[in-house]
Amino acid sequence: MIKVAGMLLLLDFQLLPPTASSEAAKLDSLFFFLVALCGTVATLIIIFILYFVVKYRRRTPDQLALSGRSYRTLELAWTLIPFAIFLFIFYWGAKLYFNLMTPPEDAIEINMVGRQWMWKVQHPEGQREINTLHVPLGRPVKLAIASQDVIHSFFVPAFRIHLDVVPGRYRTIWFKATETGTFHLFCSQYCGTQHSGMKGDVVVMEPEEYARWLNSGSEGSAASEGQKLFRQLSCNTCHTGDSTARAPFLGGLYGKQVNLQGGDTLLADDNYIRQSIVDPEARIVAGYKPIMPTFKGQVDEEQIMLLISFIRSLKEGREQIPPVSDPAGPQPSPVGDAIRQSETNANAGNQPRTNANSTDQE
Ligand code: HEC
Ligand SMILES: [Cu+2]
Repeated sequence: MIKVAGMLLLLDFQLLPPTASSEAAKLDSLFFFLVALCGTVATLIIIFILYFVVKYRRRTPDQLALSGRSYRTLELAWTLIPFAIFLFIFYWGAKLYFNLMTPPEDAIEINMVGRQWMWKVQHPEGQREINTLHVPLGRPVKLAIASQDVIHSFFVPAFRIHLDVVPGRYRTIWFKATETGTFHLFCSQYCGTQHSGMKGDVVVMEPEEYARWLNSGSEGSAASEGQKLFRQLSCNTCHTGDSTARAPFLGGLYGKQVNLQGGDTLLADDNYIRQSIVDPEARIVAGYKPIMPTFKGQVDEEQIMLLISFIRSLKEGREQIPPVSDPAGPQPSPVGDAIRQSETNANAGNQPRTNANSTDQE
């Protein structure tokens, strides 16, 4: 009997999901501290209520309340001690939060797109997967996540990471897996009828196994895919790779400060480049005319990520952006024509590339 009850009540009972990332245990410590603190305070309050109810009960029907006594030290104590405790909790929580939001420099960067109703993953080496995320053990992994449609939330309980993914911008988070195995991955934001199916697995592998997995069957790196797209979309009709007055040179742009019209400067990060593509008029580079058309609607979030991977791979000071495939062809005066024209050109003249950094052009 006892055995059965034990099995029902305890043995199969797990208070928390597995702890499989470097930050998970730290977050758990804070959580348990808060539970213990709240538990202690609640218990003390109940004990004092019961004690005072009995001690200060009315003894005769005409008894009056005592008043006018002041306990300054006591009042100061119950104000200042909780204040100190709250500040301590704030400090602890903020420290963990900033840590989670600041990926280590050496993190592997993986792109993800959430959409109704799946998670699409794009590894820099070119692998793509849906609802599965392969990562190596013991290395920090930074995720840059975008949403194609509505708000989704990326949630891996075993890593204690949770991130709202809002359409129109990238959000990033990182983790370092500390155990191999398969862990649940969820969308935790109600995002439509099949929200409950928007789930998958994070597969943590030994580093060698991960390297083997990466090398199996990819179609070329994200940067080289992005380069193809760059030509298909005729970005190269304007961004030719020379410093012309027509459009800025994109080599070395990523991570650099950009001077904008109006005198502001801004760091060229993923979000900036994304905005340059879908809403080019929002921020104009100093010295250029706002002639770049918006590519909103022509590229989805995954393609934008590929374009960014390509732009990131471009080194400073080299003429590595592809010239228009057929310089003798019709000149790109109306942009629409140019785009259609060089799509044909690009489709005719491209071989897939294997090396992300070989961006020299034929
Ligand atoms: C019609 C010419 C034209 C085309 C086509 C064009 N661009 Fe641009 N692009 C510009 C000009 C001009 C600017 C600078 C003015 C501005 O900020 O809008 C610019 C700015 C940018 C910037 C910001 C550069 C910086 O130095 O901060 C990025 C990134 C960019 N373009 C990427 C692209 C991509 C990717 C494509 C293809 C999907 C593309 N452009 C297609 C003309 C063009
Ligand atoms: Cu969702």
